Amino acid sequence: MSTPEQPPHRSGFVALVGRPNAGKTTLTNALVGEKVGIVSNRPQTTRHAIRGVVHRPGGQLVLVDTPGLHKPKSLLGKRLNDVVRDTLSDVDVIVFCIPADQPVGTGDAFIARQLREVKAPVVVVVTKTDAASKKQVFEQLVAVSKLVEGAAEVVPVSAVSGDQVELLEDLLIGLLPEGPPLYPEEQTTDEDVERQLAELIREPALEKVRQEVPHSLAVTIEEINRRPDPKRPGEEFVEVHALLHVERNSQKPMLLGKGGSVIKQIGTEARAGMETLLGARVHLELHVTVLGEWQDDPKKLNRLGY
Ligand SMILES: Nc1nc2c(ncn2[C@@H]2O[C@H](COP(=O)(O)OP(=O)(O)OP(=O)(O)O)[C@@H](O)[C@H]2O)c(=O)[nH]1
Ligand SMILES: [Mg+2]
Repeated sequence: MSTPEQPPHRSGFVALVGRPNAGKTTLTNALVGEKVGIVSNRPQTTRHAIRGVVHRPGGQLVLVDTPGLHKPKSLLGKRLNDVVRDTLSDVDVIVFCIPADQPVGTGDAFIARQLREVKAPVVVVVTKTDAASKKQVFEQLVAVSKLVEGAAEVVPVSAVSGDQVELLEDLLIGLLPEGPPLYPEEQTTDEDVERQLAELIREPALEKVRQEVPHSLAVTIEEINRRPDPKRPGEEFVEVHALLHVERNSQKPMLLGKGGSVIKQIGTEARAGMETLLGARVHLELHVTVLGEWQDDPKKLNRLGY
């Protein structure tokens, strides 16, 4: 495959790990150039391993965005950490994300210890550099270099401004083994549509509720009906029925809002995302329901897909 003029094609898997809210999914989306995972300022936004594919002339990066590693307080939390550990054992490179605008903490030290057991090279990325001063970024680079001994590279990046994103891509491709592309050119993720739709509802909902409600919220798609769009010949019209599960009766009004104002806003934002994703007009029906203490119930977790 390689010629003297052309370097060999490289491909492989790169896991993004870090504590909750470190900016892993935002960085994944920036690298892929498309929204493959949802983002919020609430911890534990990501609840499964999400693959995003970066296609470059010299190589293909298959990113695996993972849930934030944290001290688990529920069975859900334990399962999320297990997702991360399973991913770590199976990738070519690890990207350890640490935000520039927060001090290095015990959570980061805990992750650094776990990474010592892993064979794959570790690239430390100092994220959110746009949100910190130059001095802060510099001090963070020093701190993370001390924290992760033997790191393959330490790179400051801003997924929001795009600063150093391309450089990171080149650097990651350089660390991958030689090999042919693993995904076809047009594919950027292998997320199924149903899960993407559910996540597009959870994303605006997370930002609109407070305290423990983000943790208590899960979304399932109960029905998807596709039919010809009566208003646009040749196009599809998609009807989506979804359930928003909370853990307690008292959480229901927080999600509904006064006169249903909050759930209405969630629906409007989710529908816009769905129409972009599906390229079709969407009618969205949302219902809020109570699934008692599901975070600690194995059967309920399975039903919700966790
Ligand atoms: N200013 C700035 N904010 C960022 C950047 N990257 C992420 N954020 C913000 O940080 C918050 C968390 O981002 P996420 O990408 O959801 O973080 P995560 O590490 O995937 O979080 P979990 O899935 O909960 O583990 C969001 O409010 C993002 O908008 C960045 O480069 N600059
Ligand atoms: Mg995430």
